[in-house]
Amino acid sequence: MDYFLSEEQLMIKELAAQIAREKVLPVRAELDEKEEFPWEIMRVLGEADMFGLYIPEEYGGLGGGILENCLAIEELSRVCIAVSVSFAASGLGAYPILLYGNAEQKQKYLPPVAGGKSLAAFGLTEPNAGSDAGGIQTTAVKDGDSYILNGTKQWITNGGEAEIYSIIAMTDRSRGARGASAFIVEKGAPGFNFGKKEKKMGIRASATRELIFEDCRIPAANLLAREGMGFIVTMKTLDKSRPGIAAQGVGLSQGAIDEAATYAKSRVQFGKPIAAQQAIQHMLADMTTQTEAARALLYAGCKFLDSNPKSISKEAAMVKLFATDTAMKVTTDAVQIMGGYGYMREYPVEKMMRDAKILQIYEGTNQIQRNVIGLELIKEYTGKKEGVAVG
Ligand code: COS
Repeated sequence: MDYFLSEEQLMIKELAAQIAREKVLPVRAELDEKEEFPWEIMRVLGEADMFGLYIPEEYGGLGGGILENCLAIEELSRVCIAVSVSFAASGLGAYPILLYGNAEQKQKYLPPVAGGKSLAAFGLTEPNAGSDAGGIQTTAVKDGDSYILNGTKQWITNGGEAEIYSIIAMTDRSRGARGASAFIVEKGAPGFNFGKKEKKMGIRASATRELIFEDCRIPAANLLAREGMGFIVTMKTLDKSRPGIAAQGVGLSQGAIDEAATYAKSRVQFGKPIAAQQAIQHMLADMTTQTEAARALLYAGCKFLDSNPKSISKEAAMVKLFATDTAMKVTTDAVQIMGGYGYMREYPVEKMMRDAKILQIYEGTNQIQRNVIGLELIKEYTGKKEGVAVG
């Protein structure tokens, strides 16, 4: 399907696809097996200016939007989502600074992220606060020109590898979600340590660690926006970054179709390639249709988000929900088409199916996405949202 992307967008897509083919494909199985962070690939992506796709030119980026970033994520994901999430999570960590940083914070922290010199990460989730983002317990207490952070963040993508962390902590517990604040914390800050690298079902090459704050002192100047804005910073950040997870789903689905279709043409049973069997053709037809529908929704959603409308939560959630449920189904069907071989580690669809599961969980489970969509929809029909006709 032709989405009439601009010449620049097509170039970004092709460059990312080339890096995926030449640099990621040869090492993806080994990185997965060794659970090794893809630093060499991050360096290549940095040299290709990929980390700055969505960052304004004045901060060293290329001045594109969510769509440009998602095109790169999609192509990397076609080959390996452990690599693409390491790349995309830097954007998740940088968005709070991009959206709510003051001029000095942006000038200091965005150029190294845009240039791929520093990775960023986002610290929200805690052992007792996952879907219930307002329930975080990490605290930040003002002490003169500093804040003192205490608490533990869990399952943080790029944890330990990133240099720059956007952290959500409570400055006033009595106010619930409205008592949360957002901070920039640098790796190396006194009292800031990392837990061990987590052992995961999939995306094993990516780094997932705890962030441990024990009387961690950071400059008061590292507060983002104002005290009490942390929950809004979080929600606005997730609205911007969730399409990136959808792009992972679209790319991963396409990668699984690549594998399953190629296999079906060469695997002979009952005297002919299984691709000639209607049962297999129907599965491939569904996989392709669902993936194309996810891609169309992703690109349309990104264009909508990039036009800076007032409210984007529902659309960002819909894109994430549909593309990632699609990826789970398509990768599962790819394993099914490849039968026993698909289940073996020597074929990539085994990893793809393991990897797909996390897409339905991180950056908000797909149940939370349905909550967001449902609540926004109800607001529209009760006239609580501006500019929407009420039925
Ligand atoms: N943009 C702006 N404001 C938002 C918002 C958004 N997208 N979503 C919520 N808010 C506001 C609400 O309007 C509300 O403001 P008021 O108190 O002024 O009315 C406030 O934030 C609290 O919102 P709400 O009551 O809806 O919060 P809940 O605690 O019920 O949580 C969900 C809402 C479940 C949507 C949120 O906790 C969430 O997204 N959880 C998943 C977190 C997640 O994605 N984790 C993954 C880890 S990050 S990789």
